[in-house]
Amino acid sequence: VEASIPEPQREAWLKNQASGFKGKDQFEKEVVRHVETTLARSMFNCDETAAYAATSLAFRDRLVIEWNRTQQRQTFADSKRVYYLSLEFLMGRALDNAMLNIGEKEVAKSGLSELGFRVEDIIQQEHDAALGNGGLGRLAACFLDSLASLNFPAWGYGLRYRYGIFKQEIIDGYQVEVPDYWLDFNPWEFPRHDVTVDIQFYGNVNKTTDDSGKVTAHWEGGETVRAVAYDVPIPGYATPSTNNLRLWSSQAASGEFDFQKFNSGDYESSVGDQQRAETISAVLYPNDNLDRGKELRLKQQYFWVAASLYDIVRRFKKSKRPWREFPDQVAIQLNDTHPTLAIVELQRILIDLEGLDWDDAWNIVQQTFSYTNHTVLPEALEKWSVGLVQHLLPRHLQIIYDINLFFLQMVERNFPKDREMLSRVSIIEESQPKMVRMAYLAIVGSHKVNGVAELHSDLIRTTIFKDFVTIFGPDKFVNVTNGITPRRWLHQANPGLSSLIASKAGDPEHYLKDLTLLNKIELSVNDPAFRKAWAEVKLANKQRLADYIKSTTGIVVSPKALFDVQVKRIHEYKRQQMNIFGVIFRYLKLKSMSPEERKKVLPRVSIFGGKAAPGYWMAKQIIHLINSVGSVVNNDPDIGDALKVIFLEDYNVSKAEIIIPASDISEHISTAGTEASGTSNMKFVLNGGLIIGTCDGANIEITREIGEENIFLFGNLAEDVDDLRHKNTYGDHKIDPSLDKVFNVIQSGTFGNAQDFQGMVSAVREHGDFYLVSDDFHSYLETQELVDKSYADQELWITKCITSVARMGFFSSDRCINEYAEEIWNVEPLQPDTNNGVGKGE
Ligand code: GPQ
Repeated sequence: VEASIPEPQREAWLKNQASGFKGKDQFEKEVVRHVETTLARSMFNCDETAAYAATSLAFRDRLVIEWNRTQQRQTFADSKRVYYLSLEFLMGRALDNAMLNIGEKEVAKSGLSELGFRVEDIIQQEHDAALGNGGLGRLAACFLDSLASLNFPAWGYGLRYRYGIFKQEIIDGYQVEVPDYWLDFNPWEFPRHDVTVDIQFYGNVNKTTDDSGKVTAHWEGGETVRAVAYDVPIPGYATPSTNNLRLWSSQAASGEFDFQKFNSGDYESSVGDQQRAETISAVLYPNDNLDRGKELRLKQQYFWVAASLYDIVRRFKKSKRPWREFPDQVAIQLNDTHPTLAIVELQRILIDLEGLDWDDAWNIVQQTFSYTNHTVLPEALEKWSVGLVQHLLPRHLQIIYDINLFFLQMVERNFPKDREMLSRVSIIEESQPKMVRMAYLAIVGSHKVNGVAELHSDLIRTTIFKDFVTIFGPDKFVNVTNGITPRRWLHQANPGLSSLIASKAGDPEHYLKDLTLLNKIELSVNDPAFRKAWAEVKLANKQRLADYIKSTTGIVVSPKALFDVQVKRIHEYKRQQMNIFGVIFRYLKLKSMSPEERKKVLPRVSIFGGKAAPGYWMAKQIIHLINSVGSVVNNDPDIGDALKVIFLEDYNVSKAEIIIPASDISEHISTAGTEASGTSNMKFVLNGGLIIGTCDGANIEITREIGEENIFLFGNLAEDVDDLRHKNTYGDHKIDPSLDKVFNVIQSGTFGNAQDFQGMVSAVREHGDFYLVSDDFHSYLETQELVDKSYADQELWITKCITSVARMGFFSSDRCINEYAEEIWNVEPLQPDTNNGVGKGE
């Protein structure tokens, strides 16, 4: 408040308000100005990197002005805000997105062209912001886009990793991980050196009793690390609203202690302290759907959660409301269990620092938080050893024990006959060593828990969280089916299709904000001109991918072939191994044909992409097999164009934007009941591709929306998985004959040393085939044959594609965010035209 300019001087400020460029001429002027001043270069020294930098800075100026206004407006309105806490934000590139969301891409295109550059080349200079592993992190990024586009007063909170997900190189068919240093030049972040929070670790707890007998805990000693805020503007689409993503970076807290060390000549250990502090936000853990229980990861979680809560509480306190109104002002969404310590931290702030009674504090906590679960896989459910929590966060462990005590007392009162219930639902698992079950803590501390697709939400209610439904009642557990932002995943990735759709569904500014308007294109499904244009758009997108494949792998593929795509993190449950086994089967079949027969086959390009966690041995073996099959098949003169197998290195968001629009069929083939939702399935269909998939995750709802005649479903159902697994382990386990043939060929050494792939084969043959590859293989092959037959009838195929796109409106992340807002957060949008707040408030 002291920094606020006094009333009499404000006129000078208002008169001189900053404004970004308007129109092409001003855009060019701003680009040149940034080249010549900010970058200290000239037209004799301006490469694409510099042009990217200057263009970004010109757009950034525009963004920042609306961003400031949005923040002022939200401060002035002082209405309820949403805070989305996520350890991952897989943002991808920002410039193209900013151009399109602000609605100035055409201006940039013609302006850059006059300055001697092509907008596409400039956009490609940007390094992806890859602060996430896969679906969970990308979902958070789509949510930020929707929250801003729908004008919700919302903040994202995350960590500013110095290294995002590693860059994948394929060397001799093996994955090699290379560090992703992305911060060299990042115009999209604003360091806030004045917004810092000192975060405490370790130490011990002392209790004092005052005159009235009230006991207060004091967490003392230990070490302190400083969190520094870095803010990233998030532009809404076709609205001035620009929200904030706040990422925390760790640095050494400047304390007496370090200073003395430094002065006394002990530089080394002083520098060491600094490096240790910076380690906290140094690197994203590269595991997807897996918990590894590492101390540094727990440190990351508390560091981020404590800094974020401090910030949220500080903002709340400015309005001088009583504490009981906290949940009327604040909704905090926990993206998976990674931020669950926030529940404990808020309880600690309220009882230890603010002096509230336990029960009053706990009510506030429960009303504030809600938790999204993203998996039922047991190896992904977070647990922390009691010893580790005790050591790092001694006061938090006490509070966790108290939360558990009061919770178990309540359970005992309500279910006195079920003694086993207590150990089943205890937040502390009485194992050796004892563990804190983070999902249980998240459930107990939240007012709503949601799954991310209908099947998944049903599964969590009936399996992993069954007892909690009994205890808290069914209303606490809801479904919010995931969604994707059509701005990035249609308009930005597929401008050709977007403008074709606009010719029928109206202005993009309308249908991209109400995706159900896509249904208008169904009226044109039989319009020959529309169908022809549709086919041309797909072919052009396939050509774009074919060019990319040529330039990165040297392999020539025909855009007339059927493009079959599976791009996602490599995981046994996602079953890329089944896909590659199917490819081998196809190869064998082609080999057995006469050259005349082979000429009649529909050519297919099998495209894979995805990273394996560095320590995931089986996933790496799968990557190796795909590449080995590729080098045999692609160089087999008998095969020619009939089959190509491509592994695209370093799959990430910006590559997805090229790959997804080019797909004819994409594979979403997880063992039923294992993929919570999937979100790329939605992206592929929205881009005019069809799906081959299992009855899993959001595939089921996609089928409901688009019609079962428009999707290729196969395989066993979730309800049968347990029995099949039991049979595979204890009963007689017959391998599917086609799969057996494939295994024999692998073991004959056709694709290189058979030993290299032994793990994948024996997982199915000898170790119970946990992911039911053999059980689903026959049905998979049959369905792939059906895909071939269907594709041969191009007229029917195009009808399926158009109809499917027309019916995909449900899967917009706008729908999804509106559901969270109504059912879980109880927040309302803040329209940008109500008050721009300039001169008011902060
Ligand atoms: N998901 Cl638990 C991840 O990407 N990483 C994870 O660690 C966990 C889940 C995914 C999940 O596998 C997909 O099915 C979902 O569509 C996605 O989260 C978003 O909900």
